[in-house]
Amino acid sequence: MMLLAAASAHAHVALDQPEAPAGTSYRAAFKVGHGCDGAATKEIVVTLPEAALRGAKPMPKAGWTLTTKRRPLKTPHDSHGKTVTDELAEVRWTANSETDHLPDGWYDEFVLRASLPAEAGELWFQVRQVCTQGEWNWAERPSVASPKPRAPAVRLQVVPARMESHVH
Ligand SMILES: [Cu+2]
Repeated sequence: MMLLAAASAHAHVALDQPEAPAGTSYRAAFKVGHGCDGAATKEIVVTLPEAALRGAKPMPKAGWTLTTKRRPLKTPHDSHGKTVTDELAEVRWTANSETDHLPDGWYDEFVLRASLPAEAGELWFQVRQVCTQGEWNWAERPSVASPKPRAPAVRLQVVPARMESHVH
């Protein structure tokens, strides 16, 4: 009973807005509500879903060094008359020094923005949280066998765009 209460109060890494309409510009704010068994967080690495988002850009963060990795697109697309052949694959925020670490008892957000796909569906982000001791790899997708994984990946539900002209 006590264990269950503790588990449900436990805030994993999650999105501030876990649901957003298809085809819109989306601000993904990853909420980090705790460290690793009491240890402070010193790095957050977000892996973006493949070929799902467009024009993704990370937001820099004071006290943290931002680095990114890109990957080639299997199907290039057009944006503002230019052919886009690669996309943002990974964003890494690394604390510059010990005083910039995020203590276990504090809360912070790590942000990126992107355009969502035109189709509704689920998107999954993997988040690696590196602490001064230990780490979390938020990467597991719920399944029938494991509906509540210990370290779930971060889910974004893209819902159908509202079509005003079709509202009766
Ligand atoms: Cu948690």
